[in-house]
Amino acid sequence: MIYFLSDAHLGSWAIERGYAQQKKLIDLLEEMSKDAVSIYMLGDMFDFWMEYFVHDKSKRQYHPFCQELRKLTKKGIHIHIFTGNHDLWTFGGLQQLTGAEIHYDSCTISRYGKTLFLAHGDGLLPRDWMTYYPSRVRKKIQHFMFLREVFRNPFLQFCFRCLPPRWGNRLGYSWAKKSRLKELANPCPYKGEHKEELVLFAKDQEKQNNHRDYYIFGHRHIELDLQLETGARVVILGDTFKQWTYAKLDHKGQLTMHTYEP
Ligand SMILES: [Mn+2]
Repeated sequence: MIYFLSDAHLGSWAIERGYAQQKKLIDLLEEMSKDAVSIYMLGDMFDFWMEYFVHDKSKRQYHPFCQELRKLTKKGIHIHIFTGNHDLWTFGGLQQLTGAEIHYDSCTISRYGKTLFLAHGDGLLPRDWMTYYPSRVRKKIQHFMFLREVFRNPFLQFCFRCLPPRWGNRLGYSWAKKSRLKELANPCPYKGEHKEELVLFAKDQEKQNNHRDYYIFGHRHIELDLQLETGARVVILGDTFKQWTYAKLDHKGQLTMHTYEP
């Protein structure tokens, strides 16, 4: 079996009982490990992950999770971590800590006779995205894309890594908390297949003859399983802090969605 999960946002200042959440996530991984060949985590497993040039003792809070991943890797399970838009600032440390393979970008894999496009999902748009949205929404998307560039700028990343972890973390976690509270106050449900960026992106890929059987994304914190005309399926995973949803690919190539209820 191959498992897919995303968006735990561990360490979030907006999630109460963070320790219990981490414990539940570990239990879920334990459950998966019974028959897992690989486990893919499609981004934002941490609400804020930054690797500074000096030791950051706040990372200790993630030790149970990281140790679990190390244990599973030692068992021979392939653990894959995609960076999201909250935890892209890993420069080798997370790999060392967990033994997981880190993916900084989307990728296409073939398993059990199916092709799968995997990505966190932030910043993915169809080529002609401008034509789908009114100018107010276009501006919002452009603002997000600008910030995305800023966050990925190597020079600015270097500067941030020079900060004392206490300062950097205060900035990072409070920014992330703000966005989480904004989402809670103003949830953004599924926009429908003519507006949802990730669905439009997948449709555009199909149009370009880049056919895949499954497109699997995180990022949106909504659960979606949509079949396109080409037969491709677009799956958005939900999250692992509130909805506890994940996907499973069995050896026949069937992809199914599940909710974790311990
Ligand atoms: Mn995200």
